[in-house]
Amino acid sequence: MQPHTSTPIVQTKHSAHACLKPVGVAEVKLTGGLLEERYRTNLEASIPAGWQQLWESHTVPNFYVVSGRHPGEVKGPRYIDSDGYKWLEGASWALAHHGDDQLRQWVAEFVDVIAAAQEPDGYLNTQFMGERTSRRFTDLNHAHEIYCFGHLTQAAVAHHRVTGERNLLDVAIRYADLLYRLFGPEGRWGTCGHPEAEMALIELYRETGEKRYLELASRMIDARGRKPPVLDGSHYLLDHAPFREQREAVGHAVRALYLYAGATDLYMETGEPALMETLNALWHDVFMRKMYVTGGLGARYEGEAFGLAYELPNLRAYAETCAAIAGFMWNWRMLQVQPDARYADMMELALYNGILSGLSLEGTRYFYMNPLESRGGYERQAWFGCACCPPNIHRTLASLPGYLYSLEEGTVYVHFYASSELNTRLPNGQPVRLQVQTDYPWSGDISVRPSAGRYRLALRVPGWASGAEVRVNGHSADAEAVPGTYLVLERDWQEGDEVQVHLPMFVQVVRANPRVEEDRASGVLMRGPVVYCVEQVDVPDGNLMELYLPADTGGLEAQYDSSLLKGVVAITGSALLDTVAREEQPLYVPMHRYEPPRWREVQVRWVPYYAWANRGASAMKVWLPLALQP
Ligand code: FUB
Ligand code: ZN
Repeated sequence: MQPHTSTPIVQTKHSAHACLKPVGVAEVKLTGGLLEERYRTNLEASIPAGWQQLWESHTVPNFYVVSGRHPGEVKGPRYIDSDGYKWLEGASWALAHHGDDQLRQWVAEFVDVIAAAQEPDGYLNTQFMGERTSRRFTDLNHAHEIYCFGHLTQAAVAHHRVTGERNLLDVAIRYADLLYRLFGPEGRWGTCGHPEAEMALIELYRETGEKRYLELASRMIDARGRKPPVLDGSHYLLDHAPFREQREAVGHAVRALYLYAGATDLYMETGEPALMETLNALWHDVFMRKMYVTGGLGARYEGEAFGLAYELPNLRAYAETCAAIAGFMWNWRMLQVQPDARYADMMELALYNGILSGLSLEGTRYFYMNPLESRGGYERQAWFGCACCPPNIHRTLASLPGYLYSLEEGTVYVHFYASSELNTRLPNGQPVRLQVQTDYPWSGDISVRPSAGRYRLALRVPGWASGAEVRVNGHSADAEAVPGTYLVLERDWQEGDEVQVHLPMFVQVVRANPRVEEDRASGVLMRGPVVYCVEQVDVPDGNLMELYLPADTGGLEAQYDSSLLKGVVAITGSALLDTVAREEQPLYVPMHRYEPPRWREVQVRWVPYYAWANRGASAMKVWLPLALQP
C-alpha cells in the first residue's frame, strides 16, 4: 500500500526550531533482527489480539452504543476511549507496511463507528454522552475528556498520513474546533488533568496548517499553575506552578512526561527560550536522578508518581510501561530540536529494556509495572481494567521504523542500528537510500551501504561504546568515534561503498550513583544497551535472594542461544551464593555478632531483562549485591 502523504511520527519539516527533519514510517523497512522480530510480533499477534480485547473490554462496543447502532450500556473507566484510539494509531502505522485486508477492515470499521458516534457540535467521548451529557467538561481534573481527544487526534493524524483518508482527521478537527471555542482565547481557561492533547494539537496544526490548534496547545500549557488554579493546584496534576517555573519532575509520571513532550513540540514551533530552560532542567532531573537503569520512569505506586531524586526502589518499582514510552517520546522530540546523542541513548535504553519488557515474547501479554526485582508470582496479563499500556506498546512498535533515522540539510542521521532499508529524500530533494545489516544488539558490527551521491552520514556512537571504530571500505574513518556523539562522514558516496561500524559489545558491571541507596553495594550486568537480570530458574543450585556478583566477572561468557527466549545473547558464569542459613537468624544483631556471608560458587545464567517472566513467574533480580566483603 502506498502512503498518501508523508508518514513521519512527528512532522518537523516546517518547525523553525527543530534542527532535524523526519523520515516517514513508510520510508523505512525493518529487514531483520530483534527490532524487526518485535515489530512483526506486534503486527501479527499483539494488534490482532488487541482488537479482540477492545471488544471484550467494551471499548469498541461503547462507540456502537453511543452512535445508536447497538443497544446496551456504555461501560468502563472514564479514559477507556483512549485505549481504542491508541490501538487505532498503532494499527494505522502498521498499515504503512502491512496492507493486510483484515487489519484494514478493522481500522475502517472502527473509524466508521467513531465518526458515527460524534455529536453534531464535535464532542466525542462515550463516557459523557447520552444521559451523562450534562457532565461534559465539569471535571477537567480527572475526567480525561481532553486526554481522550488527544489520543483520538494522534490516531487521526497517523491514519491520515498513512491512508490519505480524511474521515478520522475530520472527526478530530471537529472536536478540536469545539475545544478551541470552549478553551481558546475567546473561551475559559481550561486544560486536562492528564496532559496528552498538547502534543496532539501541535501535530494537528502540523498536519492541517491551522494555527489555532497550536494556539490552543500553548494555552493549555499556560493554563497550568495559575492562581486561582484552573485544575486543583496539585503536583499530581502538574498544576502546582506555571509550566515555565517548573524545575523538578513531580507528580504522575505519564502525565508529566506527556506534558514535557508537548512543551517540546511547542518549543519546536516557537523557539521560546524560557520553555527550553524549563525543559532542560526537567530533563536533567528525570534522566540524571529519577530513571531506573532499565529506562523505567516513575518510582512510586502512590499516585503512579516520580519519587524524590534517587528514590528508586527495585522490588516496588512502579516503572509503568507507558512512562517509559512517554520518556521515549519526549527524548525523540528533544533530539529533533538538537541532535545530541544523549537523547538517543536514553531512547535506546528505554526501548531495549523498560519498553520491550512490557510485552511478552509471544506478543499478547503485558506488564503495567516493570519492577527490577520480583520474589516470584508476577506475570504479564492479557489486558487490564486500566488498559493504557498495551495499546501504547502497539503504537510504539508499529511506528518504530520512523524512529531509526532523521534528516538535516545534506545529512542522514542514523540514530538506532537495526537491519533496515531507508528510502527517502533529503530536505534539498536529493534521493538517498541506505541499507543497514546487523545483528544488533547481539552484535556490535554494523554494515551501512549508502546510495551514490554527495551527502553526510551522521552515525550515532552510543555512550557505552568505548573503543568504537568506524571504517569506510575497510579504511579507518578520518573522524574519531567518540562515545555519546554522532560521527559525521561526508563523502561523494559511490555505489558499492560500505561503512563498517564496530561497537565493542562486552559485558560490563554497571554501578549506580551511591545516592541511590538501594543499589549502593550492587551491580548490574549490561552488554551494549541491554540490561540483564537473573531469574530463579537460572540459579538451579540455590536461592536467588542469596546470590552475589563476584568481584571478578572476567570469566563471564556471552553467547547467542537461538533456542532461548526467541533467541537472545545470554551471559553465563560463576556467581557467589551465601550459604549461611539466614532465615534462622534474627532480623537484627549487634555488629560483633553479624555473620558475614560464606560463599559457594554456583553457575548462573543472566538473560535480557526485557525477556524475563516468559518461562513462568520466576523470582528475578536486576541488581545483585557485590561480593566485596568481609
Ligand atoms: O489515566 C490514564 C492512564 O492510566 C495513565 O496514563 C496511566 O498512568 C494510568 O493511570
Ligand atoms: Zn500505562
